[in-house]
Amino acid sequence: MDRTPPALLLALFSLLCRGQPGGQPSNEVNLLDSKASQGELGWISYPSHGWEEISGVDEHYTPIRTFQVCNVMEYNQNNWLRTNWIPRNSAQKIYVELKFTLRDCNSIPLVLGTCKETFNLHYLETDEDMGAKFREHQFSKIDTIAADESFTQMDLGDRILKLNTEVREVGPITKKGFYLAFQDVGACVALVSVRVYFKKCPFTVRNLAMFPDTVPMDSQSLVEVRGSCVNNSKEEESPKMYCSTEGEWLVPIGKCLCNIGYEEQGPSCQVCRPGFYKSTPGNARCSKCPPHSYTHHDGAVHCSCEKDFFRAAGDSQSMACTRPPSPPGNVISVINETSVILEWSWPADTGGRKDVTFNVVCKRCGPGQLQCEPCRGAVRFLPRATGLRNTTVTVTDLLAHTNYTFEIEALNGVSTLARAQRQFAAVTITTNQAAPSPVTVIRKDRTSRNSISLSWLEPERPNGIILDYEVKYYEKEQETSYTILRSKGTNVTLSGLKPDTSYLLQIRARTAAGYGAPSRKFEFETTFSISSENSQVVLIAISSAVAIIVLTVVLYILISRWAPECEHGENKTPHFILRLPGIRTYVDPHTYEDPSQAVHEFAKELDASGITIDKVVGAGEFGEVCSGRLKLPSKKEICVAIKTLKAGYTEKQRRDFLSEASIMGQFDHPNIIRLEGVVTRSKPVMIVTEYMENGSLDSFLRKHDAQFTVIQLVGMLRGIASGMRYLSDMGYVHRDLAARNILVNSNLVCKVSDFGLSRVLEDDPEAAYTTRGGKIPIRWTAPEAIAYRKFTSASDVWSYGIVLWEVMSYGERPYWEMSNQDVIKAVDEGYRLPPPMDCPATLYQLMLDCWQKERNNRPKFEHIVSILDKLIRNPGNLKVTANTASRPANTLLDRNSSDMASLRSTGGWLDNARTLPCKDAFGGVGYTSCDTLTKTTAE
Ligand code: ACK
Repeated sequence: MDRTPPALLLALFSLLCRGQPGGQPSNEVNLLDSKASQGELGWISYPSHGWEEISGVDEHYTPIRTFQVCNVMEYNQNNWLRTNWIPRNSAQKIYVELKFTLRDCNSIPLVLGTCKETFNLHYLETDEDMGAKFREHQFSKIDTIAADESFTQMDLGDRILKLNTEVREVGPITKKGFYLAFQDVGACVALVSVRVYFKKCPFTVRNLAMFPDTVPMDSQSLVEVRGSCVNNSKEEESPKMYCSTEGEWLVPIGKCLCNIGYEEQGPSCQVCRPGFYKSTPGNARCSKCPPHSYTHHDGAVHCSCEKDFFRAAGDSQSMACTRPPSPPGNVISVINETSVILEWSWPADTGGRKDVTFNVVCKRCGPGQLQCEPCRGAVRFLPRATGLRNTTVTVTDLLAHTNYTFEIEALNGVSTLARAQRQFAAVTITTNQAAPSPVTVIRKDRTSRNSISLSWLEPERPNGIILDYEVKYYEKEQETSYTILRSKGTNVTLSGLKPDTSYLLQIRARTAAGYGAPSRKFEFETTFSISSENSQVVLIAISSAVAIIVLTVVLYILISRWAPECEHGENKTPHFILRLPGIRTYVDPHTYEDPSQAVHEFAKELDASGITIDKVVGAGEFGEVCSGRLKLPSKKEICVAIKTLKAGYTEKQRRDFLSEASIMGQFDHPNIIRLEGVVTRSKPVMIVTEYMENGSLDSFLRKHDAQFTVIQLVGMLRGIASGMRYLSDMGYVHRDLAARNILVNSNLVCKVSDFGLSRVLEDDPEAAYTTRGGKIPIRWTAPEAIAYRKFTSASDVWSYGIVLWEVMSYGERPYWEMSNQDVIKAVDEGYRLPPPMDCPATLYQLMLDCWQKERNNRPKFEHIVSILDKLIRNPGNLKVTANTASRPANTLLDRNSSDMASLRSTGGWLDNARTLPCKDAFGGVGYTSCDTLTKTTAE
């Protein structure tokens, strides 16, 4: 019989298996491994001649126990082999791995019909070991095991045995343990090894979370397992995984991150070494300290900056430490009038940063740059002065002809952290002369049917002394046909306009640097033509005016008859031009393109041969003032004052000099100095006026201190007020009304003089520069004119109040020795000059009225004239003196006694009158007293 003995099978198996790789997956936990036992396994065979336990060696020559059976020649085989009781532990699902060899029945002769090529696998669950008890029917079949490969006799010759490995699942097992049983029904089989195991998900670390050993459920569902973070890490998102029935970890969710100062290395978090840092939690590596920073200890979360290096608030820990930049270099300035473009180069050292910006500091410097102060006011920087990203800035609106220093500082994000001293590049410049800025504020003061009076404010940046303003106007939509006027002051009256018509106007200022840009266009409209209703009123007004003129003419002729002769004894010829008072308006000589045209429009050209100069009586701005005589053809020689223009004058000086004649020539009033004519066609250029024997009022009063009666003084004041009323009616604002600009003739008649256009700016020694740059006679000027050059007839009224005070104090200097600044301050605070000694209360009240802060509350000259007229008519009203009447609380300082003594006294009333000047003037014409004289008035 060709039967292969089982021992031989095993020996052959040993050969076969030699060199084959072994080992088991990590997720399998053995409950039984027959190969692990070297002693007898002690399994039970039924019947005992069936399965046979045999010792052998495995591929490593390690002794193992095997079972074999090969009863192929006999029918009805039923051989059982039962394992020992196997506790299932936590497992539910059990795997059985069988390794066996099986003989091919065909290769065994004479066994046909009985030989089998399979065997059966069974199991039995129990809660306890039943020992040797075996009941076949208690077992449940798991499967019939067939060989994938069987061997033959030939294989044995070739020594090639084919080992089969079959794995079967058992379960779920619910009892505490179980048995396995192998049923042979007539095969030739060697059971080389039996391994019983279950699967688990083994301990693992995923995403820095630890997951413990987990035994899967038997069912299809997965086991959810929460992980716990490894040391020095913390959960970012709760870590979990699922353990599958196959013992595999599936679907990792969430993770842990290494703490700051620790980095992920494999499945753990390791501390950062010195020189490295980790500032954020996460699984990034520790970073090397960036440039100019360090750490000297383990687990650093950031690196410290080296000395003199810093980290700005917004800098990340990974950025290098940086330092402030060096100053910018090579500052270049390009000056254009009052602007300068500054350019500089990028700093040599940006401190390691890109956020470099520049600040520009402007300083205005005195001569020699010794004293510099921060630039104030309207200096503008384009695009701005600080935080510049480019290396250039344009500075505008500087003052002309001024030294400036610009300090350019480079800054970066750490400049504020460094305590080092400011470093900057500086450039010093001097601005050029520049044209004035445009006039921006224009106001319409008065409109009539064919004229308009305008005033405006000086440009914000005059950039020098404003010589004059050019006023260009034209009918709307007829720009090509325009008229240009020039005005020294900040107001103008445009006359000769069409009624009910729209005009456009532009003003530009002129300084030595030329014209500034014109203002924006200002639109105004003249009023409607007079209606028939109004025309009646006008008719009445004109009739009254004519009546007044006739009366004036008659009076004038009468007075002229009594007028004194000049030194040479020649009689004066009555000289008057019939002009309707109040109808004409003053025309600014600058209206004329050619100023010499203006002078000839208003002033008569005199033949120099008719003029005799006698002596020099004073000095004016443009030359000497002389007294002399004028002989006109077929006229009597008369006494005149002659103003001369000194040799070497400029064209402008000539124009300005003659402008006084152009203005004066327009006036015709007994209290306005009268122009006889001009000499322009030969040299010296002269202005010839009536001669005023007593010269200027201030010096005249000082010379005759306390020598006049109040009525005489009131008479003089009345004359001045009347002259001023005339001027204001003409629309002329004097701007420099003061006793020094009033001339007194031998009849004590006071006349307003000094009409030079540049007078207020240059000529008047009292004029001082205001903060706004204009030159103003502070003590005589109304606050609004000082503050914002608002010169009007109302500001002339204020000045008149001061003249009133000067007259009543016999030429005392207003505000005595107080400084101009103190005067401005005191007046602004509401203080006013106190009444001069023995000044009538009514006159002092008039002064206070003239000094009303609100200019509209001041009396008009018309009103002043009528007040003075009334006082002259009722001199009793002059008896109460202001010093005895209760004084207003806000008069200027109760000065000490010596100061008060210096106030001149009129020295009594009419009874105390100094009549000499009156006698001089009127004695010869039958007037018995000045009282009587003033009642008639010069008019
Ligand atoms: O105070 P006064 O003698 O009077 O000195 C000044 C000087 O010239 C300079 O202005 C005198 N003055 C000016 N105009 C005349 C004039 N029309 N008649 C007489 N003196 C005059 C003024």
